[in-house]
Amino acid sequence: MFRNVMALALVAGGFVIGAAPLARAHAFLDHASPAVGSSMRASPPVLMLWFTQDLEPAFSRVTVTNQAGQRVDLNNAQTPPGQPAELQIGLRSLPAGNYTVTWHVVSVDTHPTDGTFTFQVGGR
Ligand SMILES: [Cu+2]
Repeated sequence: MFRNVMALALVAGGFVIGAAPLARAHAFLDHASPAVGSSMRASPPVLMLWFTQDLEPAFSRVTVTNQAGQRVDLNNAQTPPGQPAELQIGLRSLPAGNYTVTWHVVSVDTHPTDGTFTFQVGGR
């Protein structure tokens, strides 16, 4: 009896895992400002990320680091009021260089996604 219940749970779990991606999309990065891979002449004051699905703000975060791996963001990531699919964070004044954006978000369907991209400030 116990084994049958376990087998049923496994089957049900497998079905849920297999069916979820078909039923709902996750929150993927739609676009960003500064844009992914872009080069900015001046230091942007804010990084903005737009996702393909609304986010759970309490579980969504983003950091921006310089080439030395130091954080250059203001640690004030937020989902703006009325913009539940957007995540933004303030930036320090950035000298010329390459910067890495690392985001981890949880969408309202509870699925976590993450990713990284770079942008450049100034000429080389
Ligand atoms: Cu999802």
